[in-house]
Amino acid sequence: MRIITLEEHFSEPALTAASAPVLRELGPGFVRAYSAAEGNATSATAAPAEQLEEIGEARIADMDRHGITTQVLSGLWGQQVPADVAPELARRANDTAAAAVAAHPGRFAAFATLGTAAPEAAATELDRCVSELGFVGTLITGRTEGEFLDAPRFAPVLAAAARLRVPIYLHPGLPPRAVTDASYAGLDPVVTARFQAAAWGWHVETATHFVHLVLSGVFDRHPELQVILGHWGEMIPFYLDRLDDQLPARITGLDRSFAEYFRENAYITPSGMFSLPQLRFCLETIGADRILHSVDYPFVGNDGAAAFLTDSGLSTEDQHRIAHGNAEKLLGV
Ligand code: GRE
Ligand code: ZN
Repeated sequence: MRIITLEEHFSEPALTAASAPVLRELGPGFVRAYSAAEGNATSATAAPAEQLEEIGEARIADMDRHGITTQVLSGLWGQQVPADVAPELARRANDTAAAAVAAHPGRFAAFATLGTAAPEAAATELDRCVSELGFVGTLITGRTEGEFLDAPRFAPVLAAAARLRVPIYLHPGLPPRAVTDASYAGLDPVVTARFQAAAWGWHVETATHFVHLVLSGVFDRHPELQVILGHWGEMIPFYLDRLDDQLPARITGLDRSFAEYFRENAYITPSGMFSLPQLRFCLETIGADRILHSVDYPFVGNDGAAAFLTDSGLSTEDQHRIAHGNAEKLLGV
């Protein structure tokens, strides 16, 4: 069975370095809390820089060992790069990804890294990546300078994604510092850093980001725009009835109900959370046509991805939809 995974990261060292001051300001212990070098590694949360930077034979050998056919590559933290260097560094990250895709056709595809602090340049770069380099969308790591993607300054980026008919993978990012200080601070520094990030805080952030896009009318302006959410939809499937109940069209003034936006404008992936109860719940609430596969490599290992589907008890048709069919349709890979 062909397996396409959609949240598979690489790092362009210059861009990673340029984002570090913003990440440190948002999360004082964030970089250290996930550092393998400082002994803070856990299975799902630390990846050595070498694994992030390697997008060639070694990565493909690991994919081969674990039955992964195609990784959609994405860089992290484009949103946290300052505007003056963002366009140049995003371009460099995308050229790196494009070279890996060209060197290994069929094994890699790519989501564009965008320096959204410079929105016009980011929209132009998305166009270049899709039209010239064959990229299949973009991956966005949370807020840019405190703002969600529906802020007016990012309208060109949303318009470009809609016009090019490519999805936006809405990946977690750190909450604003005021939120962390109010909600997550005051514990052991490593505990605080993880509480505000991959344990909880950035999933709340990502859910809020998507709900904000809906409520601000993004999908009324761009009815075809598709957003991909990791971590089984960042808790939203579990709250779908509640959101629908509390935010009916009568209150929001939107064209559709919240659940309609979720079922018509969102796809979800596991991000390496290989939990059968969550898969079954999402199948019942969202349906097999809107579930895609993802590992979150190298933060999670490739080893569990294939067996998760083949041991799931799902029909062969549903396994194929989730493993590759839905991604082939959505991304054209
Ligand atoms: C991720 O991309 O999902 C990630 C990080 C850093 C730490 C943990 C994690 O980027 O899951
Ligand atoms: Zn990730």
